Amino acid sequence: MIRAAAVALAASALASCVVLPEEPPPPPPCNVTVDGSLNVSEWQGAQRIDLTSGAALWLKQTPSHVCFAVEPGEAGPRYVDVFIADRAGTLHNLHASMQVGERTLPQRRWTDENPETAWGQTTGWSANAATQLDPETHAPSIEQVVPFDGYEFVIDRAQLNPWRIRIEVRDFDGEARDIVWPAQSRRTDIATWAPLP
Ligand SMILES: [Ca+2]
Repeated sequence: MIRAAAVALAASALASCVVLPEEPPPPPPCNVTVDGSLNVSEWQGAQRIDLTSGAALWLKQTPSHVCFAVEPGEAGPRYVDVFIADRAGTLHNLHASMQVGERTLPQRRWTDENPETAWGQTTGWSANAATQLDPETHAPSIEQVVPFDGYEFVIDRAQLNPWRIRIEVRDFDGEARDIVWPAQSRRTDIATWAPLP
């Protein structure tokens, strides 16, 4: 009797250890993994927009997300400022360089420095940085291990609700001209930014 109980106990312990086959994880938004590696499988269905200086923009939209990749290509090392006007009329600056960060802009009189960027903060969006951050100091440290092709952005429409967008691809040294999309758009005139459906 004791032995039977022991066997039953062992059997139930075994049963609790059985690992059920896991459901495959759902594909990421736009099927894009935000890692700075622009894989053909991620971006093959995207709209390719040629920018100046040999840079390119890859754009993909779904009902729930706006996704794009900025590929500096021949333009060389660059960082990216994305300006978004949301449907409530608020201006957002999403930034990706050695770090990512965001800020909300007033309607007028903002500059690159003012208001300040909240580093590491990404509300309703994600993007990769050009480097990995040191896990302890959170400072840029080692070069990205994966091949770095450019910057991948994924924006959640439910949180950010983008209405118009302008992208600036900028020289780290501040020497080369900004590459902008739309090419004729002006920073200070939202009406010239690209509308998003
Ligand atoms: Ca990727």
